Amino acid sequence: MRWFAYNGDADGICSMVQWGLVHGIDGNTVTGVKRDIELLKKINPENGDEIIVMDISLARNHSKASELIQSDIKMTWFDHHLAGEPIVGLEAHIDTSSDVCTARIVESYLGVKSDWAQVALHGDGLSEHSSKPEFKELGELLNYNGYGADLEDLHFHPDELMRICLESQTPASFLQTPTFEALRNGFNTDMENVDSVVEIDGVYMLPNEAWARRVVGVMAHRINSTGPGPHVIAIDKGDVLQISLRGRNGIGEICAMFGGGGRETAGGIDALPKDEITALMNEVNSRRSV
Ligand SMILES: [Mn+2]
Repeated sequence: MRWFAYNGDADGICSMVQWGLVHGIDGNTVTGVKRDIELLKKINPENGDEIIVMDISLARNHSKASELIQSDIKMTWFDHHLAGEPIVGLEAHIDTSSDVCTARIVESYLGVKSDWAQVALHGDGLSEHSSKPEFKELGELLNYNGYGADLEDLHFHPDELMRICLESQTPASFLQTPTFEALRNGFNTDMENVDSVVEIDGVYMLPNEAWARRVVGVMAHRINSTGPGPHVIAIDKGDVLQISLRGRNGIGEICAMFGGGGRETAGGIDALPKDEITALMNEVNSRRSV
């Protein structure tokens, strides 16, 4: 039995679609909202099973991955987030360069050029590295769909969305589906709310409502394109803040200092106690470009 564990965002979905177009996706698929990255915990492989992981940080799944490798499960890992220590026996295709996403890594592994990799670049906020600006909206919308506190917040279950993309075969034909139309309408409605959000003391503060939980990622990418940052977007969850951080470099490291994680240019902290926001902002401000 083959298992796929993939992030429920644009990059995870586009990685899976590329794999599916070449090899099919027979087996079990495990995914979730974008924030749900401890997906290995949802896999219970038997002897002889194989696991393919896409767009999930190895660092955040390190002990479970080591455990699986030690019990002789074959595992192949495609990702661009911080990886932590290498695991002997794990087939890792991990590149943390700031101009690649997982779908680009999968594209070169498969050796088949794909517009889905271009969609994923847009989804991950890496539009400047894409040669296909016509897929920017699609990338943003697939990415947007993955954001939410839980699956209830989302317009489509990421696995359902992935299968519709796979059925469409190309991004160009997915653009003609009612699914795309529904994503676009949902997004536009949510974005109307964003216009009322202002930056206060260096932080864009959002209320803890479904629309905000859905748009936070796209909003972060858009703010990030306005300047070098780092940019801080927070959802106010009462005692804690859910932080999204974007910038040019060192972002994953800053988040890791506060119990979060990420990659060079994008990261997050799930639950930052409010009394730690000053310490976080000190870190952020010390790295702001003048
Ligand atoms: Mn990614």
